[in-house]
Amino acid sequence: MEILNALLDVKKKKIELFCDERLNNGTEAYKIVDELTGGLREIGKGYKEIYFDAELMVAGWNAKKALEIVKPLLQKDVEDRIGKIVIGTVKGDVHDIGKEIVTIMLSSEGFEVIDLGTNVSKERFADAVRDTGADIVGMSALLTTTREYMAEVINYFGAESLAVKIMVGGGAVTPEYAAEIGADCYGSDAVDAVRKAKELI
Ligand code: B12
Repeated sequence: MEILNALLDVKKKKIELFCDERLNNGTEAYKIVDELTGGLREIGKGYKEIYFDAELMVAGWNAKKALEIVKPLLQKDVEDRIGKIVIGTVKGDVHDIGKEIVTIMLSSEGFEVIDLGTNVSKERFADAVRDTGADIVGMSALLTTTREYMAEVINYFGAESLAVKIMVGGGAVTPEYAAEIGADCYGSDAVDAVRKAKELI
């Protein structure tokens, strides 16, 4: 089954069949995640021409369902945690599929991840850092309008004298933008996020 076919199924049935089909023919879970990512980006490219808000919603729902299915296969038991990361999608933004993929990878590579969800304010990020003693804060943004909030969070941390490393990512963020707002690093995908987080620790 084609990934787009599964992602765009309004009856929300094909995505499970898609995952079963892939797993039964020996496809590794991370490859299924790659396919999902590719499919979502494809839908994004056609947004407002071929696909509209309804398709985005259906695709988002189906992608989350697929992640639920493959998540247990991607998780590894890790004995010693190598660092603590607070992660969230910034205020105004509800996109969370990429953040979830990053969260799964970070925790299976040994990080303790405290996921604050979506629409996270600077105060919530700061409280979570204080409560958990996190080493790193990871912020995700998919909208060009919400990525600006990352700069607000960084400034707020400065004003509150919170010493924590900042890692940013998400479709709306570029390495240049990360440098401009003073983030400690930028991660282009989940594998890059793990590599950069290890460097920061
Ligand atoms: C699915 C989807 C939705 C779903 C989201 C469901 C969900 N639960 O997440 C819904 C329907 C809710 C939605 C809503 C909207 N969306 Co939308 N959406 C998408 C779509 C098609 C896929 C997003 C996705 O999951 N991508 C796949 C994931 C795996 O990729 P990713 O998030 O980039 O994550 C990877 C990396 O970036 C990185 N990463 C991500 N986070 C982090 C964090 C850290 C710390 C690090 C290191 C790395 C990292 O690792 C991830 C894994 O590789 C994109 C198109 C696209 N190109 O992405 C549009 C897109 C993001 N949406 C868009 C728009 C405009 C909207 C709406 C404004 C539409 C509307 N009219 O209401 C609303 C905004 C709602 C809001 N306030 O947030 C635009 C944004 C344009 C822009 N640049 O500002 C896009 C690009 C579509 C387009 N081509 O125009 N959307």
